[in-house]
This record gives sequence, C-alpha cells and structure tokens, in this order.
Amino acid sequence: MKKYIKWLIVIVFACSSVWLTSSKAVQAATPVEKWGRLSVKGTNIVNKKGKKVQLKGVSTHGIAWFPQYVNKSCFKSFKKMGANTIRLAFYSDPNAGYSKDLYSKVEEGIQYATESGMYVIIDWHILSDGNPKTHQKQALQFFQHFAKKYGKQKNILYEICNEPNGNVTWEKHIRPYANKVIKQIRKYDKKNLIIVGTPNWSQDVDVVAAKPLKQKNIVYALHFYAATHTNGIRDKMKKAYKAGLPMLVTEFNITDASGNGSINKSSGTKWMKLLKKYKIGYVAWNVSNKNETSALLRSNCKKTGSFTKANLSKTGKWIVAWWKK
Ligand code: IDC
Repeated sequence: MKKYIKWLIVIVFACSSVWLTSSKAVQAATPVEKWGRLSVKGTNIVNKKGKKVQLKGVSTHGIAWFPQYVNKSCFKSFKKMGANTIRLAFYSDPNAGYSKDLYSKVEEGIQYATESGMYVIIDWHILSDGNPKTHQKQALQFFQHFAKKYGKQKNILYEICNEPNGNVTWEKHIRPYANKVIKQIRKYDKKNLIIVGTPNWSQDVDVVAAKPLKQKNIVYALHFYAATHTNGIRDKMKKAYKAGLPMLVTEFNITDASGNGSINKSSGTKWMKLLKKYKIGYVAWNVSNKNETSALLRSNCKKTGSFTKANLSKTGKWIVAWWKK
C-alpha cells in the first residue's frame, strides 16, 4: 500500500509540473503579446499603449541562397538571446534569386515568426537593381499577395525597397514608387508599419526628412556598416531625428559595407548608444554561416537551429550582447 502511495505522489507531482510549465500563466509573454500592434507616434515606433519601443532582431541572408535558416528553431534561438524581430530578405532581382516560387519560403518565415511571437519584416530586397521602379510591377504583386494574406496580423511590417542606389533620387524615383506600393498595401492592411528605403543605400535620411511622405505609420530605413559608416551618417541620423523623421535600422553590422573585411567595435558602440538614446530599433545582417564577417554564425557551425552563443561569430556575439543592454 505504502508503495502505491509513493507512486501516486510521484505521478501527481509529474503531472502538475507539466501542467505548470505548459500553462500560459507561467510562460513569459512573447514580444508580440507584450507590445501588440506597432504604430508611429511622432518620431518613434510605439506599442499598443503608445510607449516607445525598440525592435531588435536579425535579418536572413537572401532566402534563395540560405533557405535552411528559415525555420522555427532558428528564430526561437535568437528570441531566447533577446531578439523580437525577424527580417526576411527577398531579393527582387532575378540575378539575386528573385522567383515567385520563393513566395512560399517567405510564407514559411512569417508562420515561424508568428508562432514564435515575433515581429516579422517582409523585405523587398532591391540592391543591384538600384532603382525601385525597375521591378515595380513585381513589387506591387508581391505586396498585394502578402498584405492580402497577412494584413490582419499584428506582427507584420513591410519593407518596400531595401536600398535604392545609383542614379536615383527621393523625389523622382523613390517617393513615387513608395506612394504606389503604400497604396497597394493599404488596400488590404490599413495599419501595420511600412518601411521605406532612403536614397544612397538607405543612408540619406536627412534628404527624406526635408520632404517625407504624408501617409500614416510610415518609417524610414537607415542602414549602416560601422567600419565604413561613421560620423557622417550618424550626423544624418541626428539631423533627421531632430527634424522628426521616424527611422528603423533594418540592416546593420560592425563590418565594412561589403559585409566582410574588418570590424570596428568603437564605431559600433557609438551607433548603439545613439540608437538607444533615440529609441530606434535595429536588425542585424545576416543569419548564415557564410565565410564573411557579417555572418552572425561561425563558418564552421553546421547547425540550422537551436543556436547557442557558442555558435555565434565574433560579430554575432558582439551584437547579441547589446540586445540585453
Ligand atoms: C551582401 C551579402 C553577401 C552577398 C551580397 C550580394 O553579405 O554575401 O554576396 O550581399 O547579394 C547591403 C545589402 C546586403 C549586403 C550587405 C553587405 O542590403 O544585401 O549583403 N549590404 O554588402 N547594404 C550594405 C551592405
């Protein structure tokens, strides 16, 4: 009899601990549960209560090249380290992997980020195709598809042109393109944030600040690679912030602008302090083990998920440490 009682106690104990760990009450709220739908108030991104929040996260590499990292275990391990955002980089140029067949990869990514309670940036990654108008037709199709399918979710952000570059200006090219794409997205999604790339590889935020768009809930991209982009671009950010431009760093690293080469931690620290002061969010390039310094994983890391800090590259370790500061 005594023996049975002992076993009964063991079973009751085991069941209640399973119940406790799986119950919502003891599970920490996810970033999206905590903050809800984001919006723009003045110069900042705010949560459902109107409080300024800083998005922090990682960007995939081009999903045509590194689709293996678009998985839930990968996203969750970055969340565990402090990230609240995943950016899915969908290159818009056929030479860089553009294909409608990859829509399903983006959908998978949205699903995994959503199940992980994270924000997700759907990035139309123009790069070698520097003028956003080059593939405008495809962009309109792309955003129609995703806004229609996911526009009701709270955790969606649209980034409509990664880095306009070349002989491209705000007035003649980016602004008219943005007006068209925003109109398209807003047919299906009235509220979620739309991120607009800025001239000169998303660096000239000061130019945009002089004549921003008129729509609501728009933020502007500023990108930096700290070993190349130092005081000059920080000054542009300061100027734009003071002029009231809402910004989000949807791509950065502490490497040089090639995504490789040397690392500059002291310039990186200046950037991080400025972003913290202004409460501007930042998303790091890139989740891969490619043999380049901007890869957040060590090149000998063969895993595609369940990452720990030991799997991170030098830049990965440095960046992740800032998430909790
Ligand atoms: C780089 C990748 C590199 C790839 C190259 C071309 O790190 O592996 O070969 O693109 O596709 C950006 C771009 C981003 C770049 C990154 C580094 O948005 O696509 O990634 N960078 O050059 N802007 C500034 C730097």
